[in-house]
Amino acid sequence: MKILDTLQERNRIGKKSIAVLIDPDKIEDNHRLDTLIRLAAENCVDFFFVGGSLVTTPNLSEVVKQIKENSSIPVVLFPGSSLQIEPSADAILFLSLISGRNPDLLIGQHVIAAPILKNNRLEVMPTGYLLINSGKTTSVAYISNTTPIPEDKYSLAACTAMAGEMLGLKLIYLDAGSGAEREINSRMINTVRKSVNTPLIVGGGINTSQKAFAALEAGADLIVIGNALEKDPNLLIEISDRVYDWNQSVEARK
Ligand code: 1GP
Repeated sequence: MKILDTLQERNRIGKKSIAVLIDPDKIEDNHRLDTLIRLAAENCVDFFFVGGSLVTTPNLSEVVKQIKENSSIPVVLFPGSSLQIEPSADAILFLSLISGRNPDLLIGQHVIAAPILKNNRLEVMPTGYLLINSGKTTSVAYISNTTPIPEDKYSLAACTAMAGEMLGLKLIYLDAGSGAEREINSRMINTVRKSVNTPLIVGGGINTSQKAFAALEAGADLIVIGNALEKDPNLLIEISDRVYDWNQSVEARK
């Protein structure tokens, strides 16, 4: 089953998913990556997202290889640019940064990437990517040269997501940016949730199981956790327990 189909099906029945984000630039040593891969496999993590706003190290393919050799968890590229295409991954978030007005990230990078993607087997997942303000400027806001949507402009985010869905984008990703001071608030998640039918990905600044649960309760289908695990990989156990319980209760209601 394709990853997009899986996400759509889970969205339909109300099941939640977790993705662990690995930024190749932040991998200090292979041992740390191994620990994270093992923890993710033991805790039923659904996906690895791999990428970053600025990947300066040439080890993207090494990271994907290491994940593939040590787990069966699908690897989804979360690229900061068309340079971050690694054909050995399973899928790619084909991101259109619809909260911004930078044409390069709305269509430019996509034109460069399209012929490359056409000729490999990566599953291409068209994704409306919305940056939401979260306090201080994040790397992704700076590098993308876009202004994030203010965190209290709920209808602005909702209309942006709606337009993305009408343009045919299959996923909506609300991101506060990696290491965000403030995670995306529940009202923002809930307002966007109600405005579109696509699976909703939420990430940025989720560094406690309470924040993870709040995002899921507000309507996120998939939560993305990166930075916090670099500091405390065991947080994953707590979060995945809560997601497991949630999914069990969905099963029980069937
Ligand atoms: C960032 O949504 C991701 O693009 C994850 O953010 O690293 O803060 O968990 P964190």
